[in-house]
Amino acid sequence: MDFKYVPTTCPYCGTGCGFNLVVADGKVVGVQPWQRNPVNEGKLCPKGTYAWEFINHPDRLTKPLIKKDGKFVEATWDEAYKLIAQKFKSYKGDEIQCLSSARVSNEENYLMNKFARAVLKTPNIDHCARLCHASTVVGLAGTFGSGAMTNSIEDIGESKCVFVLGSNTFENHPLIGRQIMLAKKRGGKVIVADPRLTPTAKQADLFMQFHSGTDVAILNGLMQYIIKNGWENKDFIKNRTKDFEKLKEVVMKPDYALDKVSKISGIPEDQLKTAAEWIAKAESSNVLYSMGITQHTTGVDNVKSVANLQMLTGHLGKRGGGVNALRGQNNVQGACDMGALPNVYSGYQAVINPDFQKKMKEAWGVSDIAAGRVGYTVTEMVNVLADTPGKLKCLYIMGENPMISDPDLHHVEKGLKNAEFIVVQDIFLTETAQLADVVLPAACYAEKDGTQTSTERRVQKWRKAQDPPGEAKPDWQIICELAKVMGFEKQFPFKSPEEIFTEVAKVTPSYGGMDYVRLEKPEALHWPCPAKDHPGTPILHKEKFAHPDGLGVFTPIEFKYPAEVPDNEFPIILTTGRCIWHWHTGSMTRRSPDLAREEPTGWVEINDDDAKEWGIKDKEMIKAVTRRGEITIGARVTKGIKRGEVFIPFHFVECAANVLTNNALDPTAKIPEFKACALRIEKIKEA
Ligand SMILES: Nc1nc2c(c(=O)[nH]1)N[C@H]1C(S)=C(S)[C@@H](COP(=O)(O)OP(=O)(O)OC[C@H]3O[C@@H](n4cnc5c(=O)[nH]c(N)nc54)[C@H](O)[C@@H]3O)O[C@H]1N2
Ligand SMILES: Nc1nc2c(c(=O)[nH]1)N[C@H]1C(S)=C(S)[C@@H](COP(=O)(O)OP(=O)(O)OC[C@H]3O[C@@H](n4cnc5c(=O)[nH]c(N)nc54)[C@H](O)[C@@H]3O)O[C@H]1N2
Ligand code: SF4
Ligand SMILES: [Mo]
Repeated sequence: MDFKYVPTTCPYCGTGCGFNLVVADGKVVGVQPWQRNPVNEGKLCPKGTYAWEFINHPDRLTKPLIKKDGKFVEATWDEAYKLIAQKFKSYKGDEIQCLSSARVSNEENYLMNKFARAVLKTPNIDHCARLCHASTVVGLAGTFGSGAMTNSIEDIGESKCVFVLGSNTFENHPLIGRQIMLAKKRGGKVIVADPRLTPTAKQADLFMQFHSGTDVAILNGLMQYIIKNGWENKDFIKNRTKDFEKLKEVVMKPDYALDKVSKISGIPEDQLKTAAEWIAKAESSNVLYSMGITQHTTGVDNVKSVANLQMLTGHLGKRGGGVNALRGQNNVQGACDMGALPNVYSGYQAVINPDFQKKMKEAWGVSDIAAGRVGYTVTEMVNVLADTPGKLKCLYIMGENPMISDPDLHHVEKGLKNAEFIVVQDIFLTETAQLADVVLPAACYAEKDGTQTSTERRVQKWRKAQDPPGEAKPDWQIICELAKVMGFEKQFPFKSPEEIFTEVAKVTPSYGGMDYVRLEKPEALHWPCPAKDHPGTPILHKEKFAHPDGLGVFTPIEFKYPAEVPDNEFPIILTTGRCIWHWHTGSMTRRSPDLAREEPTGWVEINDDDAKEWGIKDKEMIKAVTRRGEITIGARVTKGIKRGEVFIPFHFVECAANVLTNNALDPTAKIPEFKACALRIEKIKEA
């Protein structure tokens, strides 16, 4: 047998671990460690270990499908392209929405951004970052002038105090979790604050359990206590920041005294005191946060509060410090960098800026790029479809599954059914693809070259290990061929991902110094990397922040409750999230036998005292009901969750958490409140 090892980057989380795909007789048959990879040094979590199992699954899409009389019929690529081109041309730009994907490469996201704007003439392009770190991008851009993770992954292991807030790092970024353990081994303290005693929380020196949605109160309380004790970093505040007095006016209010904060959050006062002291007095202290902070109607407020704490204590621009927003999907950082967002072209160049409009028109060789209006976000798209039928008519969805991942699924379904024409490009026939008019079979990560950008802004390579199944094609090739049929061959002449990357580097300043030769080495490059002789930038804001005056901005934030709070009818808080074995909507992990076996279906975590009071036994099937809908799901009774709160993972279509969730949005970031709504549990009556 002919064996080959192909080094590539894991297609799951934003950590960006490297591994080797093992290829036998032209097919991927396993994963083997890549010892010299600097991110994970040969170690992998279960998803990485089994990231080969779905690749040759019999359910892979192998031919284009066209829906006729309600049924999918196999078609040739020519037939599919002709139909799509004819339909796309029949709509005005404003009536079309594109969804790009954090699962595909930078090159493919860049092309989707170009296709939407230059070919379809629509400003409506977005992707799942909206459901994820939209609050980070807005919040950190406001405070630091740049919306990315400030430090590198390796750096976390050097911290003297790691404050994990709203991140279940051990399950969701396991190889970053490894750095937390390294920090601990080297004498650092670990604080975890979470409503649940997660595997991450179990490793903490101090675990603070609190009610979802009370983060701002907690952070303001910590800051008040630090200032009261004179532990703030006065030099840093004076030299590197502005508006400290404004911050003080709010955080010093009696509302944020620790006894009050303790009542709001449910965290004992002495724990808050210990946390404040450890954070302020440590030589270096970082915050690791993720969805617990961002997925709220106050997501931007939460992010800015985290930034306030880190500026107050001066833990920025140095090793072991930072605001480390752990980006979720393998390439969500890259999809944002590449302009798969409604308000910016690649490199965060604003679409409303005439200079950038001109630059892009010239670079792309087109006279119209739907400029001047910011398009719809994913969340606005669903609302427009559902609530004002006829305004949006046509969707082009690449590598997203909103029929499980968006909040309030009944509303999403109503919206998607209002669309006249939907194209879905995926590797499996997902719940969303089933609603499409045309389905295009895409190649997966193992079947194409390309680059992806991890949470630490490291731009790494995917390397092709096998051919795609049947007639499936890489997303970049599909977009180029479609552009050609639409009459834009000149603008999409690309024969390889490398050619696309060359254009990316030309129009995107932070990627300007990168090329495929430089990215070939295992350590790759961190952006910003503006010139060929620039070494890349692992730590941001070392000397100054990215605002024109170089100063970080303190933003006073008042605490607000979530959009929906418990009442008599719905007395329990519902929070949602993930488990280590599964990935989002399960399209890949539920088709990986070694992962699927571990958690074959969903569950609801209920505190054991609550369960006793409500008369619910472990494994009992119950009904979970909110104002949006209801599901039937098995109970998992545990000591590990705060009383009055339950947790449901959102991976499982048969008991989909998002039937229940609230689509109330953060006013600026437009991220939904996945992390807190009000719920009732009903016993199922025996027949
Ligand atoms: N195994 C696995 N790994 C993944 C993913 C996956 O689907 N599966 N998805 C990836 C993606 S895209 C993302 S964005 C990341 C997400 O990574 P995480 O943010 O770590 O994941 P979640 O489970 O959504 O939520 C994190 C924690 O927030 C807590 N929480 C709930 N409510 C609140 C609150 O109000 N405040 C605070 N501070 N915490 C709260 C939850 O109890 C949970 O422990 O994971 C990435 N990694
Ligand atoms: N209740 C609740 N809901 C949530 C969250 C939560 O915490 N709670 N978290 C939210 C977050 S943070 C996120 S990021 C979203 C994720 O939401 P989605 O992005 O919708 O979820 P995925 O299942 O990752 O969908 C990716 C799709 O891409 C396909 N795919 C994989 N590789 C390729 C490829 O190479 N090409 C193409 N064309 N397709 C490919 C997969 O089969 C899959 O269908 O979910 C959000 N929804
Ligand atoms: S930690 Fe993330 S990138 Fe690393 S192997 Fe696990 S899923 Fe893949
Ligand atoms: Mo995410």
